[in-house]
Amino acid sequence: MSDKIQQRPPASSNGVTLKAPAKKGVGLTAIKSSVSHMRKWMDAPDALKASLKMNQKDGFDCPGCAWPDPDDDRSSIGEYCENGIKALAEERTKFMADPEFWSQHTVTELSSWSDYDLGKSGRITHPMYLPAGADKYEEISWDDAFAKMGNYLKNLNDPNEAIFYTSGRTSNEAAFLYGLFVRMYGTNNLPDCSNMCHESSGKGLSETVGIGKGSVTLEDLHEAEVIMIMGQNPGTNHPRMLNALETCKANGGKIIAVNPLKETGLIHYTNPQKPLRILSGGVNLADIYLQLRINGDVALLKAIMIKLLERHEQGDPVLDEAFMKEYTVGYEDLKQSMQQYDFDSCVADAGLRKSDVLKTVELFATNKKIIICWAMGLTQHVNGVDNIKEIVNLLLMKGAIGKPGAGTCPVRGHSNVQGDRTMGIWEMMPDVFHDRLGKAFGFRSPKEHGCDTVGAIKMMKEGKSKFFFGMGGNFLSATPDTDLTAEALQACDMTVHVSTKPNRSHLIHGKEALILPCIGRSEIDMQSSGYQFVTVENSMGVVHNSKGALEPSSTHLLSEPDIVGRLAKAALANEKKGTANWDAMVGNYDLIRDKIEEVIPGFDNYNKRVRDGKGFYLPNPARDRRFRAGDAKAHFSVVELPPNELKSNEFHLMTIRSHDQYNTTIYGLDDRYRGISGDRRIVMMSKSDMKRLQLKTDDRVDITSYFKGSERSVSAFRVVPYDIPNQCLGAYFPEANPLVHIDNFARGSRTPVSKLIRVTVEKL
Ligand SMILES: Nc1nc2c(c(=O)[nH]1)N[C@H]1C(S)=C(S)[C@@H](COP(=O)(O)OP(=O)(O)OC[C@H]3O[C@@H](n4cnc5c(=O)[nH]c(N)nc54)[C@H](O)[C@@H]3O)O[C@H]1N2
Ligand SMILES: Nc1nc2c(c(=O)[nH]1)N[C@H]1C(S)=C(S)[C@@H](COP(=O)(O)OP(=O)(O)OC[C@H]3O[C@@H](n4cnc5c(=O)[nH]c(N)nc54)[C@H](O)[C@@H]3O)O[C@H]1N2
Ligand SMILES: [Mo]
Repeated sequence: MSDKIQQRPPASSNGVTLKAPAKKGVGLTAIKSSVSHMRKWMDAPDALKASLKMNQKDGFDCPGCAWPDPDDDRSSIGEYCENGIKALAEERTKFMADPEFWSQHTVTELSSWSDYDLGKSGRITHPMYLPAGADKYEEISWDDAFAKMGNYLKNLNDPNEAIFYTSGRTSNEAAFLYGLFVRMYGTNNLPDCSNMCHESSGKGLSETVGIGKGSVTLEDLHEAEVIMIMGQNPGTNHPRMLNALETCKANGGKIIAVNPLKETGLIHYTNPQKPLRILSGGVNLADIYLQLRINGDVALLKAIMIKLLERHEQGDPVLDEAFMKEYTVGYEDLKQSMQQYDFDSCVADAGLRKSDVLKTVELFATNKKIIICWAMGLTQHVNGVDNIKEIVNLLLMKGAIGKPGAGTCPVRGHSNVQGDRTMGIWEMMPDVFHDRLGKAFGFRSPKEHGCDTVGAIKMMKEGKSKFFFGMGGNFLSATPDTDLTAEALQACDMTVHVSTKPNRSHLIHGKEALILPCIGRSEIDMQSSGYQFVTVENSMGVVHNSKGALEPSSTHLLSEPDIVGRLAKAALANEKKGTANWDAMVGNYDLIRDKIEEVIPGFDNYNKRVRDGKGFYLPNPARDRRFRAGDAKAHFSVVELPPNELKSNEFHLMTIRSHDQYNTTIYGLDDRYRGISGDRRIVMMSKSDMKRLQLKTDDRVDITSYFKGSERSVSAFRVVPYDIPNQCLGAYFPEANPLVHIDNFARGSRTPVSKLIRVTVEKL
C-alpha cells in the first residue's frame, strides 16, 4: 500500500486499552465528554455563544446528524448531544491551519500524519494552491484560484470529463446553485455521499411505496407500539433519537434492536437533559435484543413473516387484509415465494435463538402501530436494496404505513444529505427536473445521466475524467478501495476541495490541487444584502432555517454559495450562462429560494414559510397512503435469501463508526461505549474465534479480503476480543476501507458493500 494512505495511529497513541462495554448510554459521562471537547478545542466565549444557538429558532442547525427537532418548536435549550458538541468543537476549533502551517509541512510529511492529527491541525484560513510538481501548498488569492479552475474547465474537450462531488452538509441554497452550475457547464457528473449511504433506501422505497424518503414523523415515533431498530447505532450516531425512544417507551411502546453488536445506546439511556433521570439511573430501551449474524436481516424478516402468515391463515387475523386489498399489489406472489422457506432454517440462518424470534413475532402479531428504523447496517450490503424491500413487505402486511405511529424510518446521516437530493444533487434526476431548471434559467439542462461515486472513481482511473471538484467531504477516505481511489485522484490534472478542515483528500491529489476554505454552519454569513441564513431538510422531510452565530474563523473564508457563484462566472462560457444572475443570488439568498420554489415542487411560499422557526414539512404521499409506484399502489416484492456461506477460515467483516468520529473526521480515540480506546487499527473478534485461531488480545493480524478472484489487504490490526457472533468481525471506517473492492457494490443502488467483506486474518 502506498505510504501516503497508510492510516497511522495518532502521534499521541500509546496503544489500545480495553474495558468492558458500558452498560448505560449518555447521562453524566456524555455531558463531561462534551464539556471537555469544548474546553480543549474551542475558545470559551465561542463555546458559550454557540451552545446557546445550536438547534434553536434563529440559531444554526447542528452540523452533526439529520435527526429532527420536535415539531412544536425547535429543540429545548441544550437539546443537543455529546456528539453534536464534538461536531461543533471540531468545526469551530481555536486552532488554525493557516498559510504558516502549510509552509512548515510538506504534503509528503503530512501524509505520514494520522487522520486525527491532520484534522486537529485546525481550520483552513486561506485558499491554498499546490502547483504541479510541488510538495507544499502555498497561499493563492481567490481571484487566481477561480481563474485557474475557470481556464481549465473552459478548455476541457467535453464537460463530462469533469466530476463534481457533494458531501451532505451542504445547505439547500449552496446545493441548488451548485447543481445549476454543473448542469449549465453541461454534465450530470454529480456523485455524492448518498451513493455510499442511503442510496439503497431511496431505491428500495421508491420501487415499493413510490417515494425514496421515510414516511414517519417524530410524533409517530412517540406514538408507536413497536419500534424495530435495524443496523443502526443511534447512541453514537443519532443520540437525540434516544429521546424519541424514551418517549415511546414512556407511552408503553416496545423496542426491538437488531444488531450483531450489543450497542450500549440501544440497551439503556440516561437522558442528560433530565436531572431526575440521571439520579434515578435512566431507562432500559431494547425489550428484545436480536444479536444476529452480519447480513442475517432478510432471514430474520422472513422468519417473522412466515409465522405471521401461518397465524393469519389459521384464522387469527394478525395481518391487515383490508389495507392490503385497497392499497397494495403483489401479496399473492409474496405468499407463494415464502413457501420455499421454513421458520427454523431462517432463524438458524440469522444466527438467532428461536425463543427470541418468537417473542418478536408476538409483538408484531399483537400490535398495529409499528415503525422500522434502519441505517448503514442494512444499506451497505450487496442485497442492500432487498433488505429495504423486505422491511416494506413486513410493514405492508401489517398495514403499518401511512397512519399515525407506523411506517418506514431510514435514519439519515449527514445533516442535509436529504435536502441535497431534494435540490437535485443526483446523477440521474428525472427529465421533468431538467425541464423546469432549464426553463427557470433560460438554458437546456442536459438529461443524460452522469456518474455516481463508484463510476467517478473508475472514470478518473481510466483517464476519462481529469478534473475533480469536491463540495465538502473527504472523497479519498470515504470511498471504497482506498488504493485504487488514490490512483484515480492522482491521475487527474486538477483536484479541488471546498473544505473547512485538512483531510487526506488534500494530500492525495491531481497534478495541481486547490483547497477552497469555506465558512461553517456555526458562522455568520454576510453578503451584499446583509446577514444570510440557509435552509436544510432533516431526516423526516422538515425544511427549516439555519443561521450562523459566530464571526467566521478567518476573514478570507467564502460561503459555499459564493464559491459556486464565482466558479460559475469563471468557468461558464458566455453562451452557457442562460439568464442566471449569480451576483444577485449570492448577494441575497432569498433570490435563490425563489428559484428553488420555481423549480422544485413542495416549496411554495418558501421564503415566508421558512422564516417561521419551526420550518415546514415537504409533501410525502406515502404518509397519506398515496402510493405512487407505477400504478398508485404499494408493491410487495419477492426477495431472495442472500447466500452468506463462509469457509471455516473465512469471516464477514463490517466497517463501522466508533463513538469518537464523524465519518472520516476523527474526534478522538475513545470508543467509549464499546470500551475500546487508544487505537483505531483494531479488529473485533469473538473469543471463540480467537481461540480457534490461537489468537490473543492485542495480537497483530493482517486482514485480506477476497472478491471475484482479487485480493486486498490491510496490515497490523490489533485483535480485540468482543461480544460479536462467530465468523463476524468489526473494524473501523475509514481504516478498513482499502478492503472494499470497487466492484463490490449493492445490486440496484451501487452502494459500496462496507458491511459484508469476505476476509481471512493472519497473525503477524
Ligand atoms: N457521531 C457521529 N454521528 C454520525 C456519523 C458519525 O460518523 N459520527 N455519521 C453520520 C452518517 S453520514 C451516517 S450514514 C449515520 C450512520 O449511522 P449508523 O448506521 O448507525 O453507523 P455505523 O457505524 O455504520 O453503524 C452501523 C450499525 O449497524 C450494525 N450492523 C452492521 N452490519 C449489520 C448487519 O448486517 N445487520 C444489522 N442488523 N446490523 C448491522 C453495526 O453493528 C452498527 O451498530 O450516522 C450519522 N451520524
Ligand atoms: N467503509 C466504509 N466507508 C464508508 C462508510 C462506512 O460505513 N464504511 N460510510 C459512508 C457514508 S454513510 C458516508 S455519508 C460517506 C461520507 O463521506 P464524506 O461526506 O465525503 O466524508 P466526511 O468525512 O463526512 O467529510 C469530512 C470533511 O468535510 C469537510 N467539511 C466539514 N464541514 C464542512 C462544511 O460545512 N463545508 C464544506 N465544504 N466542507 C466541510 C471537512 O474538510 C472534513 O474533512 O462515507 C461512506 N464511506
Ligand atoms: Mo452517511
